[in-house]
Amino acid sequence: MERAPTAGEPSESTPYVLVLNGPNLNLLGTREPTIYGRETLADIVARLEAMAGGAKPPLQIRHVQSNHEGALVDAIQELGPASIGIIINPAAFTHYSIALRDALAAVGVATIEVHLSNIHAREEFRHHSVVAPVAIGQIAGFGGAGYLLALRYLIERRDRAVESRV
Ligand code: DHK
Repeated sequence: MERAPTAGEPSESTPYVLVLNGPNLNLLGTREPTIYGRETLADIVARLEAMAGGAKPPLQIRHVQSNHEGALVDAIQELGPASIGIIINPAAFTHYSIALRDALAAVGVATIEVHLSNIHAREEFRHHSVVAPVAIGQIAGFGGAGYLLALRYLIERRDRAVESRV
């Protein structure tokens, strides 16, 4: 039987940020390290969890990495609506996935697009993002720190929303 969470521990009802990572990002750490760095995806998620857990009140991170477009669309549909925001690195899907863009537009949740590399300083086909118009903003070129910047923004946004209600 599952143990009930004790005080301060994240539970099913703890608000969460949905973090989505697209194709080949499971290979971070060994994949073209001069472009994508040596940090693994597990390292990045651990840093996000530490920041989310330290927020007051704490947040949870729900993380989905998939190499399959449909699996990411499913995750957006299933976990997006109840989240306080979405941080997404669509990887190669950034440049052509209308399906991901439409899913993000459909759920209408605050979304931040993150890229490890500066896509604007790379090959021309990486300059265009079909996701950017449905995101609040885009962070590119700061490696794993980009995800933390995105989370920091979502935490501040959550806090502002709470303050404006009191
Ligand atoms: C990651 C990828 O896999 C590429 O397809 C994108 C992005 C850039 C990144 O920088 O995180 O073009």
